[in-house]
Amino acid sequence: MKVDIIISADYIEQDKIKGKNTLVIDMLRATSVITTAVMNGCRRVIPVLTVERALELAQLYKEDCILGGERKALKIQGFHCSNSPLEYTKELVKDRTLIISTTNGTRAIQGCKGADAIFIGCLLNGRASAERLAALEKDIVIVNAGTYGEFSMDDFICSGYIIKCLKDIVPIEMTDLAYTAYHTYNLHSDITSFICNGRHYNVLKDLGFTRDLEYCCQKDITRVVPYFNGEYITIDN
Ligand code: 3SL
Ligand code: MG
Repeated sequence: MKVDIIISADYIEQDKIKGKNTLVIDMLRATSVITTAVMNGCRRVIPVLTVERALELAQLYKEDCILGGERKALKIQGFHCSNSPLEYTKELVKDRTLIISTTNGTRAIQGCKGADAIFIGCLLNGRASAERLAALEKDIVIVNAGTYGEFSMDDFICSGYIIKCLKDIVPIEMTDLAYTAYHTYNLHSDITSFICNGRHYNVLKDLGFTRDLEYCCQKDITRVVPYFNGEYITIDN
């Protein structure tokens, strides 16, 4: 089983994901939000690229829907929720539809259409994601959302943790990028102490999202691995 990494949404190429299973990672914060919402009983999550499309879909789903996401890390005007995973409680999301638009995460998810399967990963479900992918016995591409098209150390080290979990289960062949992520994680298993040097971590910290950062840096709080079927994200069966 081969494991590769794509370093940001801008680097997704059909040739690289075709015939592969993908795992999209935007640990700060989109895939942590989606995983939390699905873990808390959200029926479906629809990832969209634009605010206009989100508002259009909201007309269809009416009171069943929650509009969430961010621009420049802040809540979008007229939306119900921001991109803070802590907002997506059981009380709010149970049996509802979340329509979400974020800068990097939803773009990476949509960009993976064309892959054989698209799973949603983060630290919160890291080990469960590895187990799900290992069971499918197919080559894997871990797609990092990155930040504004660029490499982001948070997504990269999160990939390293998931590769470590994969390696505990099955023999894998790693590309240079995958090996570097794996090795980086082994040197910095306390993820916060590594990513606190990163740009996006500090943007969120300066905006006061300290509790989000603490939450997103927890490993393995859930076994839920959300799955994107090309239309919406739901719990994987
Ligand atoms: O770009 C994204 O998808 C977001 O997760 C970025 S933020 O952490 O909400 O700023
Ligand atoms: Mg991010």
